[in-house]
Amino acid sequence: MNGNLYTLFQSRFPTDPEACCFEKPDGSRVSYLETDRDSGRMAGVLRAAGVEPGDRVMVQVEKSVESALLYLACLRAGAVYLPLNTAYTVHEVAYFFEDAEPKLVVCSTQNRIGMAAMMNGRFGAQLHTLDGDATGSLMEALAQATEDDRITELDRDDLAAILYTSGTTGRSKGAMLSHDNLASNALALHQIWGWQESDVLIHALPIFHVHGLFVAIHCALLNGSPMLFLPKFDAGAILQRIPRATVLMGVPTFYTRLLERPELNRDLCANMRLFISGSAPLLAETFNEFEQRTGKRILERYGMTEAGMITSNPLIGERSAGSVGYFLPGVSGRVADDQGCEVARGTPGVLEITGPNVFKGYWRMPEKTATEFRADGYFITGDIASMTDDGRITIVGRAKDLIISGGFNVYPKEIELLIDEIDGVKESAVIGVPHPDFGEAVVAVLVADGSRPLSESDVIGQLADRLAKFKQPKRVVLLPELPRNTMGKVQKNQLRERYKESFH
Ligand code: MCA
Ligand code: AMP
Repeated sequence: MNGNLYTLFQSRFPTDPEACCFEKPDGSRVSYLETDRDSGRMAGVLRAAGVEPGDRVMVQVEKSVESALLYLACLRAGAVYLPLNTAYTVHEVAYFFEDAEPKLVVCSTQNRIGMAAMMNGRFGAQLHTLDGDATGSLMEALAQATEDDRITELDRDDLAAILYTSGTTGRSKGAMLSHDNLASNALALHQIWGWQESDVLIHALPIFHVHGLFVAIHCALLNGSPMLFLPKFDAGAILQRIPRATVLMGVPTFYTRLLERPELNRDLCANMRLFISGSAPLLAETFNEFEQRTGKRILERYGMTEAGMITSNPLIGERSAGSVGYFLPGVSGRVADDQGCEVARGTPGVLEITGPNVFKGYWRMPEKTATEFRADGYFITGDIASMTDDGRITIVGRAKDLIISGGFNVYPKEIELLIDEIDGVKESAVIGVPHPDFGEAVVAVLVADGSRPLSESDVIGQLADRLAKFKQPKRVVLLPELPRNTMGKVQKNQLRERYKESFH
């Protein structure tokens, strides 16, 4: 049997040739038939560009139906899809390019010159453009392409995607995800969230991360459901679509922003079956306020790039504020001490998991991969959790130094390394503090070396072309020295406490 994930999707596509797969923001529709036909033709374009099974295709483009087709085309051609946040600067993209050695790069027309200069003919990589309005050289090639219904024969352990996640060392790691990793997770989610024939998904998440790319798109494709596809989060556009939709997936910021809108009420949401939240902790106050306003209890689930979705609150049964629910079917885990030994129920420890969803390791980093797994094969998530006797999980903290801002991960080490390079900086500590919109916001605390005057705008200005906007500190403070413990370790807890009111 072909282990290609696309084969699974195709087997679930509706038989009605008119059935809608994507609805574009202007209301025009792309049917399942057209999705199947055009992803096949686009796979042909990739093959014509020299892309072979196992080759990486690095993509940094605006979200559009056509960019989703490009993802499906990569699956069909057996290529390894490597999506990048559109906010990444050329400096950041250069690292991924050098690390992944893609055969094809797809970027916006606007970034073409900078991208080509960065690529500089290396690895023999081809360059195509694709823009949010369905133009660009890829679309021109697609217009010339003939029908091609092939789906490359693959083993289910072959790679489908590499998603980069920054690390606590400041160096990004490419998480290798196989067709089976993605398929098993999609099937589990489709089952536990009780997808129904009448379901319609509002898709407003970016499609360069697990949440929007895999969780949302895969569930809809497995169910043959329409996706009301929006280029980005837009409260007005979502509220407009809610009456004819049944499922919304978002990060907590989606829900706090929707709550700011007076139109959000029970009548508007009467048709909605599921509001799902994840990627960052959902505050109990958001959960409660949302229930009061709409009568719906948000279903919170928990996951990470390396493992897709890990736990979920139940569809039927108690959805508790503050808890992320139970392990997905096929996934098991334990809350452990720093030796990997399970601790007593109710005691916090690091969550370790195993299952068909767990990734195949970090791209070209076998040693790093080895340190993230226990000898018995359990993956160490780096999240601190506690588990009840009946297996309900609550995430109570993070063992890893990570900030999650509006659902995007920011690793302090990466920013500290760049700040420390700035002339006049002696040392720095980057922390996350509560933020009413983004959940957490990045704050940089630094100590000057006295060689030159330093200002907040000065520091931010120097980071601008090196760091994506969402990673840039929203506040920079100067201190005479950083608080340290007797071992000399910077006390970030003290700094978080000191600056916790910065955005309130
Ligand atoms: C935008 N900005 C941000 C963020 N987004 N700053 C910090 N954190 C952010 N997340 C910057 C913009 O550059 C802008 O800067 C200013 O903040 C305001 O932008 P705004 O227009 O309000 O932002 P937006 O375009 O509306 O985006 C906010 C957003 C978006 C909707 C929350 O960030 C988003 O879609 N987040 C979802 C992330 C996601 O999909 N995560 C899943 C990862 P300026 O004004 O100075 O120009 S997958 C994952 O984590 C695991 C697997 C899981 O469990 O799902
Ligand atoms: P990423 O590396 O982008 O995949 O982010 C994964 C991390 O997001 C996890 O390790 C958690 O720290 C966090 N996360 C995801 N979902 C939740 C949630 N529902 N509650 C708390 N943290 C979450």
